Amino acid sequence: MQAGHSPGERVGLATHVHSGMESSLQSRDVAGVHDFVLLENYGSEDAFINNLQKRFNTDIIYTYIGPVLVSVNPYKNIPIYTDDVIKTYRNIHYFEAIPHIYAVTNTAYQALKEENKDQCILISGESGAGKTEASKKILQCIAVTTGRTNQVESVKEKLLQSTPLLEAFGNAKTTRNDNSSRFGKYMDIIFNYIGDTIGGSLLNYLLEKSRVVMQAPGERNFHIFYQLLSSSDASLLDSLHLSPNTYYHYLNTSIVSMKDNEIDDIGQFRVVKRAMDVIELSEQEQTAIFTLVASILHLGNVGFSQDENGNASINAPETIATVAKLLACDAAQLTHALEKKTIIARGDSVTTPLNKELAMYARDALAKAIYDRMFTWLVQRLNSSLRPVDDEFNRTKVMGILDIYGFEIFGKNSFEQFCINYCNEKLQQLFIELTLKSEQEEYFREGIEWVPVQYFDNKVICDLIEERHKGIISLLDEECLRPGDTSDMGFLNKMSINLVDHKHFVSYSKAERTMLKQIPRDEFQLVHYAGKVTYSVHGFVDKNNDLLFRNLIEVMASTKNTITKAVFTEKELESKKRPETAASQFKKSLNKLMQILVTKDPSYVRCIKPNNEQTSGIFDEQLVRHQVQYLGLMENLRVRRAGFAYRRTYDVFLKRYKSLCPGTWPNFNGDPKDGVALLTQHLQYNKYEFSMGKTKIFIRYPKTLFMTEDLFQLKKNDLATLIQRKYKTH
Ligand code: AOV
Ligand code: MG
Repeated sequence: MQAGHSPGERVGLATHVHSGMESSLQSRDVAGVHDFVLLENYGSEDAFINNLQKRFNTDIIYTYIGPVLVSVNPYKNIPIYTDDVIKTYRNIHYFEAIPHIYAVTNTAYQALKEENKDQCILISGESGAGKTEASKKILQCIAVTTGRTNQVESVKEKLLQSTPLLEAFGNAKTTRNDNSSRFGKYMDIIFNYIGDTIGGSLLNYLLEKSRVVMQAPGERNFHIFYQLLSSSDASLLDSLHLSPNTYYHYLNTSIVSMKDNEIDDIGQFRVVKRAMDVIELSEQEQTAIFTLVASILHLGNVGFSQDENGNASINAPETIATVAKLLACDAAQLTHALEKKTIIARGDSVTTPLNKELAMYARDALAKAIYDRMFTWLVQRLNSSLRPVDDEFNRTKVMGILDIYGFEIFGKNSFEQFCINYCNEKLQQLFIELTLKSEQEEYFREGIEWVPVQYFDNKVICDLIEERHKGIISLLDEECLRPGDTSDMGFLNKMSINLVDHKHFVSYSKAERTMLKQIPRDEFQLVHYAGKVTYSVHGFVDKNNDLLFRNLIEVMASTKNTITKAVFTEKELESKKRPETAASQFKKSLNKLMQILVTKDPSYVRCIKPNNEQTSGIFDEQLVRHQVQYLGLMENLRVRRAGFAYRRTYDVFLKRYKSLCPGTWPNFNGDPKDGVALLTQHLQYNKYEFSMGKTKIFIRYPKTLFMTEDLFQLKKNDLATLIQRKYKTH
């Protein structure tokens, strides 16, 4: 039964989908199998990769492992994302047409409506694998699928426009991806009881703000800087005192000399402006945003010199004057705050001059803080624009979409990569928990015969990073909060001592002792689920402390800019408590996110990057194999293949299908399990097709369920005899 059944072959409907791809639907040799479960040699990694490659070569980028969607980035536009395709997927079952992100979206949406349960779609994969693109397709699919009243249309438009807006401020070109997400994003689409979109809500996670002041070779700052400078709106640029010919230190260039042919900054700026209008950002708010972007560029051009006493002084007063003018604050006060630092010690305020290095540090910290807080402000502003009207909150359901920054390894990896990769560990852990682990545990609980499938559980790495008292974040905090001179090397020493025996941690001393590949003295290596990453320890303490001198906060609070005056307040200076460190905040927010996600029914999209060249037509087998391995796709397939696709508690199953058997119709008064036994007998279920657990019936393949469901539908229409003939061969 297994080998002969293909998800696509059941209904004629399937061939309507992807009209341009019918040939691949018909010829299974070229297009491989649509669901890895159907692979004859399902235990073979080679067969798995081969199937992916065959499909990739014929522009079929999606394949299922049961309900999990595997997607390979084609790096070119393929014509499968039209509204017509969405409509075709709207009313058919998951398995009835060739795999698609729209099928996943639609299934989740139907479940939300019919089972009244919150959904979430979790997209994972390394940097450049196609997560953000996938999240856009999901939004597009929902927008096309849901109602058309004016109010719903307006919400949908806002949801769609939130993406280019946040991408302009939160994405940047890296060596791995020209449009790399440098923040994590979780978005809830909010639906009313009839399944119409009535709002949205966003959570943002740790923006890589160090990029504002420095970028690695070949990388760029956040898109918005280039977009603004490329704007053809001369009066806007004039009012911000910007010019494309000026050299900007924070961009490492002037705009005229850095044109990136791959990226359409001019066009994108128009898109961003339009998005701002749709989101209903007022003229004043838009000006406030661009003023801050410009102020940051000017601030970056403020240099310092140092006198014989080691005291810094600003050597470009006119630039400071421009910043002060733009922000509407006092230039002298701003200068003072950049050259000196005030500390409150036992109630007294003590002001000391900064040296050149510290002054530059203060300047950069200010630029980063302005940008980071502006970004969060923007997210909040989007949230207020997307908030449903109060009385609609009753009986709402949500569909969450998680699009984070993917796992990444650069030539030099720092605190930011550490956080990003930690975030990916957490997401992988959730996948393991919800698919591999819970699935197998359920079989045991239900007493279903089962040979366990072994898999690598990355909990050990999550613990290494986040465990209380002895995890890396705790050790980092310990160093940061220690009185006296704290240092990156102090942190590294702490790790080397405390984590010496951990299998996933390697430092210089351990590498030397155990004859592992050498690691420089100022680096440490983590063996992540997705590969080994060596991190430079420099900057960990500073970035974790995330300190902003109080005079700078005071100046920002005194500005007249709508945003800075809202996001820097005198109140934060009053707090006696030390602010939480960056890593601890991140850990807390990720754990909160995990709690949000486990309350929802998850769907998974596992994205694969076919090559490192960011180009179409190349399927780098080694690279893909590595991803298949660390994503745990083979294990996922084994569990799926050996397992049961569908399960329902006996009472729910009986209630729905009792009309199909004289012994259970109209009512069955005994134990629902006995009723279901009668029903399966009557429907002549093959004994290999299902298993009776303690509280649930488990059905191996969707076809069995389709048959039952069709019988039920036809029974309702009094056409049962017809369908029985149709399935007689089964
Ligand atoms: P990511 O989100 O997974 O990386 P993206 O979604 O930004 O990766 O994809 C990277 C690039 O690949 C996009 O800009 C497109 O050019 C191309 N691409 C991805 N998916 C498709 C698709 N379905 N069809 C055509 N082209 C595609 V990162 O955010 O770096 O982790 O932090
Ligand atoms: Mg992305």
